[in-house]
Amino acid sequence: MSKKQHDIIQAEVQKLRLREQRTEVSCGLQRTEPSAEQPTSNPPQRSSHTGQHSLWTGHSRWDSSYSARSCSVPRMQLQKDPLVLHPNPPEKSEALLRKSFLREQQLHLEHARPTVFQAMEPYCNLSFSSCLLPESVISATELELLTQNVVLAHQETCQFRQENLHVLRWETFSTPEMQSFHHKPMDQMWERCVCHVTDAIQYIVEFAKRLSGFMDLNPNDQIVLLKAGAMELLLLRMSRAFNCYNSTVYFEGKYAQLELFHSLGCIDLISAMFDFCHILGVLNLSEHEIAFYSAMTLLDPCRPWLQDKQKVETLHRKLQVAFRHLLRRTHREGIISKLPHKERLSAICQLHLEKLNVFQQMYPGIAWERFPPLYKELFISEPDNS
Ligand code: HC3
Repeated sequence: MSKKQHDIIQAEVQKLRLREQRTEVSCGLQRTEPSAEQPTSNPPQRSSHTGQHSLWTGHSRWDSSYSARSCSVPRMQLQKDPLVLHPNPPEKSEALLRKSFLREQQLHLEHARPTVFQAMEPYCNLSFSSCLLPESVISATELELLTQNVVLAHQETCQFRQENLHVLRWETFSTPEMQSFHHKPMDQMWERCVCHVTDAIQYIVEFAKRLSGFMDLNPNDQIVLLKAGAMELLLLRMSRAFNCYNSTVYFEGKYAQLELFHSLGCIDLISAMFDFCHILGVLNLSEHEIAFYSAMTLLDPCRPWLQDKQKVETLHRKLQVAFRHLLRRTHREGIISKLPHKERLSAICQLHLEKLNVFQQMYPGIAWERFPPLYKELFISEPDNS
């Protein structure tokens, strides 16, 4: 690597670090692990007095410790999962990022091709816009840094390592075990699943926070994107934990068939989730691809109520170029046209909200009293006490 290249990289890494430090200081944020034992950073909350979201202040409903404490599902089931991955501390990950980035950069710069900035074909999925991307969208160095950032953010917050899930993928529930799930009262089964879902969403929030640019967005837009994207990202992550050869999903230590969730009383929703995972499962997405797919889904500039749509659009475009570049390098461009349309994802999320509504009508008060704060913050509006 020439001295000039080395200096450029140094400057970029330094810039990235400074930007992260600035964000942490301005938000009063110290990034920590999404473990239930130790609170993560103090994420956004909506003040019940003002109806405004106050970002990362005090103990909020987005705080993982707050959320886990309020969950009455036995902690054993939530926390002692042998597969749960505890991410690297940020300092370590930054060192790793730098090391692997420098190694990659060395390899990459030698073979750099101008194709990154060539025109992009229109994509039908993933909101790839058909516009030409000007070279000014992202420099080669920034592109590499962004790729490393997205991949690391995913790796560190993916909750379960792919190789560990793979080992367990034929471990399914026995008939008596299935029956015991069938006999569970609906409200208890909901509470149990909701707690697992919330736990998984805490990792998704952590993923968002580690994505470069996310913490630079204004608090309103961070909340808008997480509210709109959390369930969608959960579905993408669910596909990693899905065995499409026997249509089972990882749940409480084993792989569960669709029927296991019968007592939830919303098998059409679960079935739609399973179908979605099947479509993705067949594509055999790599961890890098899932990381980019997740980042692009989260940073979707088309979400309603964004205040600074332009800023999200810029981030999204950079991700688009970096993803495209990755696919080109790995000869996987063919997957783009096969990815499910984003309407499919939003339809499942809409169905989830409808089923939640039905549940709330059947069991008034239960969701509000027993579901974790983070889940309520994302999916339930506050009861009107007036
Ligand atoms: C099985 C599960 C969906 C998949 C969830 C996964 C495997 C997703 C990937 C995360 O990294 C880990 C994870 C945790 C929880 C898993 C969910 C628990 C329950 C849910 C069922 C499909 C039921 C969902 C029901 C409802 C109404 C809450 O949406």
